[in-house]
Amino acid sequence: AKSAEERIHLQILHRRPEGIEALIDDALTRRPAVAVLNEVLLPAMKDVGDRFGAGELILPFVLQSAEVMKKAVAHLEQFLEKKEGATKGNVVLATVYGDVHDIGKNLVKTILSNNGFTVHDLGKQVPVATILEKAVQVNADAIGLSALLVSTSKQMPFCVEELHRRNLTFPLIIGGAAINRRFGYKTHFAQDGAPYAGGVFYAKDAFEGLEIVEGLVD
Ligand code: B1M
Repeated sequence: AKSAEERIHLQILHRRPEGIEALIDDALTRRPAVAVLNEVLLPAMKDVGDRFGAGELILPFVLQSAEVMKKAVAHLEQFLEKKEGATKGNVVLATVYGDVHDIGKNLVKTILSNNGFTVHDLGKQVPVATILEKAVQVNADAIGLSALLVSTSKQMPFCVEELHRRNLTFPLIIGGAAINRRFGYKTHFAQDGAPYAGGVFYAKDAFEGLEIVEGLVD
Protein backbone atom coordinates (compact mmCIF):
# COMPACT_ATOMS: atom_id res chain seq x y z
CA ALA A 1 0.00 0.00 0.00
CA LYS A 2 1.12 3.56 -0.65
CA SER A 3 2.11 5.76 2.27
CA ALA A 4 0.07 8.85 3.13
CA GLU A 5 3.01 10.91 1.86
CA GLU A 6 2.89 9.24 -1.56
CA ARG A 7 -0.87 9.60 -1.67
CA ILE A 8 -0.69 13.31 -0.87
CA HIS A 9 1.78 13.72 -3.71
CA LEU A 10 -0.52 11.85 -6.11
CA GLN A 11 -3.61 13.75 -5.00
CA ILE A 12 -1.94 17.08 -5.69
CA LEU A 13 -0.67 15.79 -9.03
CA HIS A 14 -4.06 14.30 -9.98
CA ARG A 15 -6.05 17.29 -8.67
CA ARG A 16 -8.00 15.37 -6.04
CA PRO A 17 -8.80 17.31 -2.86
CA GLU A 18 -10.96 14.61 -1.17
CA GLY A 19 -9.58 13.48 2.15
CA ILE A 20 -6.29 15.34 1.86
CA GLU A 21 -6.67 16.55 5.47
CA ALA A 22 -6.76 13.01 6.85
CA LEU A 23 -3.69 12.08 4.81
CA ILE A 24 -1.85 15.07 6.20
CA ASP A 25 -2.83 14.06 9.75
CA ASP A 26 -1.43 10.62 8.99
CA ALA A 27 1.85 12.06 7.67
CA LEU A 28 2.05 14.24 10.79
CA THR A 29 2.37 11.13 12.94
CA ARG A 30 5.72 10.48 11.26
CA ARG A 31 7.18 13.94 10.63
CA PRO A 32 6.78 17.50 11.92
CA ALA A 33 4.54 19.94 10.06
CA VAL A 34 7.45 21.81 8.56
CA ALA A 35 8.74 18.53 7.09
CA VAL A 36 5.30 17.74 5.66
CA LEU A 37 5.49 21.12 3.94
CA ASN A 38 9.08 20.85 2.71
CA GLU A 39 9.32 17.13 1.99
CA VAL A 40 5.80 16.32 0.78
CA LEU A 41 3.74 19.34 -0.35
CA LEU A 42 6.42 21.47 -2.02
CA PRO A 43 7.96 18.57 -4.00
CA ALA A 44 4.45 17.62 -5.22
CA MET A 45 3.85 21.15 -6.50
CA LYS A 46 7.29 21.12 -8.09
CA ASP A 47 6.39 17.88 -9.86
CA VAL A 48 3.25 19.58 -11.22
CA GLY A 49 5.35 22.51 -12.47
CA ASP A 50 7.94 20.25 -14.09
CA ARG A 51 5.25 18.25 -15.88
CA PHE A 52 3.52 21.42 -17.04
CA GLY A 53 6.90 22.70 -18.26
CA ALA A 54 7.42 19.44 -20.15
CA GLY A 55 4.01 19.75 -21.83
CA GLU A 56 2.50 16.81 -19.97
CA LEU A 57 -0.15 18.88 -18.17
CA ILE A 58 -2.50 21.58 -19.41
CA LEU A 59 -2.91 24.82 -17.53
CA PRO A 60 -6.41 24.25 -16.07
CA PHE A 61 -5.01 21.10 -14.47
CA VAL A 62 -2.20 23.10 -12.89
CA LEU A 63 -4.79 25.47 -11.48
CA GLN A 64 -6.74 22.57 -9.95
CA SER A 65 -3.54 21.12 -8.48
CA ALA A 66 -2.85 24.54 -7.00
CA GLU A 67 -6.28 24.46 -5.35
CA VAL A 68 -5.53 21.07 -3.77
CA MET A 69 -2.18 22.44 -2.61
CA LYS A 70 -3.92 25.45 -1.05
CA LYS A 71 -6.35 23.19 0.78
CA ALA A 72 -3.46 21.11 2.08
CA VAL A 73 -1.53 24.15 3.29
CA ALA A 74 -4.66 25.60 4.92
CA HIS A 75 -5.05 22.40 6.93
CA LEU A 76 -1.35 22.15 7.79
CA GLU A 77 -1.15 25.74 8.97
CA GLN A 78 -2.54 25.04 12.47
CA PHE A 79 0.29 22.56 13.09
CA LEU A 80 3.14 24.83 12.04
CA GLU A 81 5.07 26.29 14.96
CA LYS A 82 3.63 29.54 16.27
CA LYS A 83 5.38 32.11 18.42
CA GLU A 84 2.96 34.18 20.47
CA GLY A 85 3.58 37.64 21.86
CA ALA A 86 3.88 41.22 20.76
CA THR A 87 4.51 41.84 17.09
CA LYS A 88 8.17 41.70 16.14
CA GLY A 89 7.67 43.93 13.14
CA ASN A 90 5.64 44.91 10.15
CA VAL A 91 6.01 43.42 6.70
CA VAL A 92 4.19 44.49 3.54
CA LEU A 93 3.83 41.52 1.22
CA ALA A 94 2.63 41.20 -2.38
CA THR A 95 2.84 39.25 -5.58
CA VAL A 96 4.01 41.71 -8.21
CA TYR A 97 1.95 43.41 -10.89
CA GLY A 98 0.92 41.10 -13.74
CA ASP A 99 1.57 37.94 -11.73
CA VAL A 100 -1.24 35.75 -10.33
CA HIS A 101 0.93 33.13 -8.60
CA ASP A 102 0.23 33.43 -4.89
CA ILE A 103 0.90 30.06 -3.27
CA GLY A 104 4.49 30.95 -2.41
CA LYS A 105 3.52 34.41 -1.20
CA ASN A 106 0.80 32.92 1.01
CA LEU A 107 3.31 30.49 2.49
CA VAL A 108 5.65 33.35 3.30
CA LYS A 109 2.73 35.09 4.99
CA THR A 110 1.97 32.00 7.09
CA ILE A 111 5.58 31.54 8.17
CA LEU A 112 6.07 35.22 9.04
CA SER A 113 2.79 35.57 10.94
CA ASN A 114 3.39 32.32 12.83
CA ASN A 115 6.69 33.78 13.95
CA GLY A 116 5.34 36.98 15.39
CA PHE A 117 5.33 39.40 12.47
CA THR A 118 2.37 41.50 11.36
CA VAL A 119 1.91 40.89 7.66
CA HIS A 120 0.06 43.36 5.45
CA ASP A 121 -0.82 41.11 2.54
CA LEU A 122 -1.78 43.14 -0.53
CA GLY A 123 -2.61 40.06 -2.58
CA LYS A 124 -1.50 39.40 -6.14
CA GLN A 125 -0.97 41.55 -9.25
CA VAL A 126 -0.12 44.54 -7.08
CA PRO A 127 1.32 47.68 -8.69
CA VAL A 128 4.49 49.15 -7.19
CA ALA A 129 2.71 52.41 -6.28
CA THR A 130 0.23 50.53 -4.08
CA ILE A 131 3.05 48.63 -2.37
CA LEU A 132 5.01 51.77 -1.56
CA GLU A 133 1.92 53.60 -0.34
CA LYS A 134 1.19 50.77 2.13
CA ALA A 135 4.83 50.56 3.27
CA VAL A 136 4.82 54.26 4.08
CA GLN A 137 1.43 54.06 5.78
CA VAL A 138 2.43 51.23 8.16
CA ASN A 139 6.11 52.23 8.38
CA ALA A 140 7.13 48.74 7.28
CA ASP A 141 10.26 47.00 8.56
CA ALA A 142 10.48 45.34 5.17
CA ILE A 143 8.69 44.91 1.87
CA GLY A 144 8.40 41.36 0.52
CA LEU A 145 7.75 40.71 -3.15
CA SER A 146 7.06 37.48 -4.97
CA ALA A 147 7.41 36.91 -8.74
CA LEU A 148 7.03 33.61 -10.57
CA LEU A 149 7.36 34.74 -14.16
CA VAL A 150 10.52 35.99 -15.84
CA SER A 151 8.43 38.81 -17.34
CA THR A 152 6.95 40.00 -14.05
CA SER A 153 10.22 39.75 -12.12
CA LYS A 154 11.10 43.05 -13.84
CA GLN A 155 8.72 44.67 -11.35
CA MET A 156 11.39 44.10 -8.71
CA PRO A 157 14.10 46.36 -10.16
CA PHE A 158 11.30 48.75 -11.02
CA CYS A 159 10.28 48.82 -7.35
CA VAL A 160 13.90 49.48 -6.33
CA GLU A 161 14.03 52.33 -8.85
CA GLU A 162 10.90 53.89 -7.33
CA LEU A 163 12.12 53.46 -3.75
CA HIS A 164 15.44 55.02 -4.67
CA ARG A 165 13.82 57.89 -6.56
CA ARG A 166 11.54 58.69 -3.59
CA ASN A 167 14.44 58.43 -1.11
CA LEU A 168 12.72 55.62 0.75
CA THR A 169 14.81 53.02 2.58
CA PHE A 170 12.54 50.03 3.24
CA PRO A 171 14.56 46.81 3.00
CA LEU A 172 13.28 44.78 0.06
CA ILE A 173 13.04 40.99 0.21
CA ILE A 174 12.42 39.21 -3.06
CA GLY A 175 11.56 35.61 -3.87
CA GLY A 176 9.80 33.31 -6.30
CA ALA A 177 10.69 30.70 -8.89
CA ALA A 178 11.56 33.29 -11.57
CA ILE A 179 14.52 34.74 -9.72
CA ASN A 180 17.75 33.74 -8.02
CA ARG A 181 20.57 35.11 -5.89
CA ARG A 182 22.32 36.68 -8.87
CA PHE A 183 19.13 38.50 -9.86
CA GLY A 184 18.89 39.72 -6.27
CA TYR A 185 22.42 41.07 -6.44
CA LYS A 186 21.76 42.92 -9.71
CA THR A 187 18.50 44.30 -8.34
CA HIS A 188 20.43 45.96 -5.53
CA PHE A 189 21.61 48.69 -7.90
CA ALA A 190 19.45 51.52 -9.18
CA GLN A 191 19.78 52.65 -12.78
CA ASP A 192 22.15 55.45 -11.81
CA GLY A 193 24.51 52.78 -10.46
CA ALA A 194 23.99 53.63 -6.80
CA PRO A 195 23.24 50.73 -4.48
CA TYR A 196 19.75 50.97 -3.02
CA ALA A 197 20.11 52.32 0.52
CA GLY A 198 17.44 50.02 2.00
CA GLY A 199 19.08 46.84 0.71
CA VAL A 200 17.77 44.05 -1.47
CA PHE A 201 17.69 40.51 -0.09
CA TYR A 202 16.98 37.35 -2.07
CA ALA A 203 15.10 34.60 -0.20
CA LYS A 204 15.16 31.12 -1.75
CA ASP A 205 12.24 29.95 0.40
CA ALA A 206 9.83 31.14 3.07
CA PHE A 207 12.19 30.17 5.88
CA GLU A 208 15.08 32.14 4.44
CA GLY A 209 12.59 35.01 4.13
CA LEU A 210 11.88 34.70 7.86
CA GLU A 211 15.61 34.63 8.71
CA ILE A 212 16.16 37.81 6.71
CA VAL A 213 13.28 39.67 8.36
CA GLU A 214 14.45 38.55 11.81
CA GLY A 215 17.93 39.83 11.01
CA LEU A 216 16.50 43.16 9.90
CA VAL A 217 14.53 43.85 13.09
CA ASP A 218 17.21 42.54 15.50
CO1 B1M B 1 2.22 29.18 -13.66
N1 B1M B 1 4.05 29.22 -14.34
N2 B1M B 1 1.62 30.24 -15.18
N3 B1M B 1 0.46 28.94 -12.90
N4 B1M B 1 3.00 27.94 -12.47
C1 B1M B 1 5.10 28.66 -13.52
C2 B1M B 1 5.71 29.73 -12.61
C3 B1M B 1 6.12 28.11 -14.60
C4 B1M B 1 7.58 28.01 -14.12
C5 B1M B 1 5.60 26.74 -15.11
C6 B1M B 1 6.47 26.12 -16.18
O1 B1M B 1 6.45 26.55 -17.31
N5 B1M B 1 7.23 25.11 -15.83
C7 B1M B 1 5.92 29.13 -15.77
C8 B1M B 1 6.83 30.38 -15.73
C9 B1M B 1 7.83 30.44 -16.86
C10 B1M B 1 8.71 31.62 -16.74
O2 B1M B 1 8.33 32.75 -16.70
N6 B1M B 1 9.97 31.30 -16.72
C11 B1M B 1 4.46 29.50 -15.59
C12 B1M B 1 3.64 30.07 -16.61
C13 B1M B 1 4.27 30.22 -17.97
C14 B1M B 1 2.31 30.49 -16.37
C15 B1M B 1 1.36 31.19 -17.36
C16 B1M B 1 1.99 32.30 -18.22
C17 B1M B 1 0.75 30.09 -18.23
C18 B1M B 1 -0.13 30.56 -19.37
O3 B1M B 1 -1.08 31.29 -19.15
N7 B1M B 1 0.24 30.10 -20.53
C19 B1M B 1 0.26 31.75 -16.40
C20 B1M B 1 0.63 33.17 -15.92
C21 B1M B 1 -0.45 33.91 -15.27
C22 B1M B 1 0.05 35.21 -14.68
O4 B1M B 1 0.62 35.21 -13.61
N8 B1M B 1 -0.14 36.30 -15.39
C23 B1M B 1 0.35 30.79 -15.25
C24 B1M B 1 -0.73 30.47 -14.42
C25 B1M B 1 -0.67 29.56 -13.36
C26 B1M B 1 -1.90 29.12 -12.56
C27 B1M B 1 -2.93 30.22 -12.36
C28 B1M B 1 -2.54 27.96 -13.30
C29 B1M B 1 -1.23 28.56 -11.25
C30 B1M B 1 -1.12 29.59 -10.12
C31 B1M B 1 -2.19 29.44 -9.05
C32 B1M B 1 -1.90 30.30 -7.86
O5 B1M B 1 -0.78 30.59 -7.47
N9 B1M B 1 -2.95 30.74 -7.24
C33 B1M B 1 0.19 28.26 -11.74
C34 B1M B 1 1.09 27.43 -11.04
C35 B1M B 1 0.54 26.69 -9.86
C36 B1M B 1 2.45 27.28 -11.44
C37 B1M B 1 3.53 26.30 -10.89
C38 B1M B 1 3.20 24.93 -11.42
C39 B1M B 1 3.68 26.20 -9.37
C40 B1M B 1 3.94 27.52 -8.64
C41 B1M B 1 3.81 27.28 -7.18
O6 B1M B 1 2.78 27.56 -6.58
N10 B1M B 1 4.85 26.68 -6.56
C42 B1M B 1 4.85 26.94 -11.49
C43 B1M B 1 5.96 25.94 -11.71
C44 B1M B 1 7.18 26.22 -10.85
O7 B1M B 1 7.24 27.14 -10.08
N11 B1M B 1 8.22 25.46 -11.08
C45 B1M B 1 4.34 27.76 -12.61
C46 B1M B 1 4.86 26.35 -5.14
C47 B1M B 1 5.29 27.62 -4.34
C48 B1M B 1 5.28 27.30 -2.86
O8 B1M B 1 6.61 27.93 -4.75
O9 B1M B 1 5.98 30.27 -5.48
O10 B1M B 1 8.31 29.35 -5.87
P1 B1M B 1 7.08 29.43 -5.05
O11 B1M B 1 7.47 29.96 -3.58
C49 B1M B 1 8.53 29.45 -2.80
C50 B1M B 1 9.85 30.19 -3.02
O12 B1M B 1 10.04 30.65 -4.33
C51 B1M B 1 9.83 31.29 -2.00
O13 B1M B 1 9.15 30.70 -0.91
C52 B1M B 1 8.15 29.79 -1.37
C53 B1M B 1 8.09 28.63 -0.40
O14 B1M B 1 9.33 28.00 -0.25
N12 B1M B 1 9.19 32.57 -2.27
C54 B1M B 1 9.49 33.66 -1.51
C55 B1M B 1 8.25 32.93 -3.15
N13 B1M B 1 7.97 34.21 -3.01
C56 B1M B 1 8.69 34.69 -1.99
C57 B1M B 1 8.77 35.95 -1.42
C58 B1M B 1 9.65 36.12 -0.34
C59 B1M B 1 10.42 35.08 0.13
C60 B1M B 1 10.37 33.84 -0.45
O15 B1M B 1 9.79 37.27 0.31
C61 B1M B 1 8.87 38.22 0.16
